Amino acid sequence: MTVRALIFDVDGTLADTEELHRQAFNAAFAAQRLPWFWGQRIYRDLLKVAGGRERIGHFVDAMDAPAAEKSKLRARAIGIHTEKTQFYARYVAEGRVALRDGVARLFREARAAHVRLALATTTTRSSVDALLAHTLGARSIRWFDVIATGERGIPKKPAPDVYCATVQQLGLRPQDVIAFEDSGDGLAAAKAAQLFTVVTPTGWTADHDFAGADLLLDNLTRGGGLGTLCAAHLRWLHSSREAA
Ligand code: XBP
Ligand code: MG
Repeated sequence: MTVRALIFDVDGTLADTEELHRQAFNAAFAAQRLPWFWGQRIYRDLLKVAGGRERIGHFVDAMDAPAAEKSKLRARAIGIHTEKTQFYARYVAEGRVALRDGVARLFREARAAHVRLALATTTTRSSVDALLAHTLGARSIRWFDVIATGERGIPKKPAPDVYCATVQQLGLRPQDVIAFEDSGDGLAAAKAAQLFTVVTPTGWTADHDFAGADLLLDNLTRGGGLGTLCAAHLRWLHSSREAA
């Protein structure tokens, strides 16, 4: 098999988590006595900023308020985000989100075929652990050889860094892996890292630009089995070699 590893984005790709993230942000704002509320329309727009802490910073920057007040609010972003992350983990533990169709099956197929698994996300490690533990069981965390998350200080998507670091930590070459994404920024990051990229959009990302996707699927149930994906990857490999 020419595919040695599958690298998955988390939010939107493994599970449609953004509604829970949104609710967790609003719960944290209320807990911190901030008069902020992110409705679905505002949140869709804010999703263009990768990473929850950066999203709060962007929101503050865009506020119509004196510079001194903005700077105080910006300084609170880490605390607000920490509390948001706790609310999110609690909601996930309550069973309020499920894996997207076909994801668990693809994990099973990959493990059976000794194709390695990795995660490359802008969210936090604790949010990833909560999602895996409450959907597949705590032991599933060990299925992943690399879990690259947002708090490591590397530039967030659309920068390719999280994908480059994951491929490097796996000890593989970009052409050995398949990346899975749900968003325009995620796709841009994976393509800038030169990865064959499968996109499965959600309702939050359906209007993003996916022209650069190597495979665009509604979800991983149809055309998203390991055999089909590997065949598409092989065709891509041959056509990129011919073009070189
Ligand atoms: C998607 C994101 C995340 C979540 C919020 O991450 O942009 O920032 O919306 O998560 P990905 P945090 O698709 O790369 O998994 O608040 O934990 O940052
Ligand atoms: Mg995503």
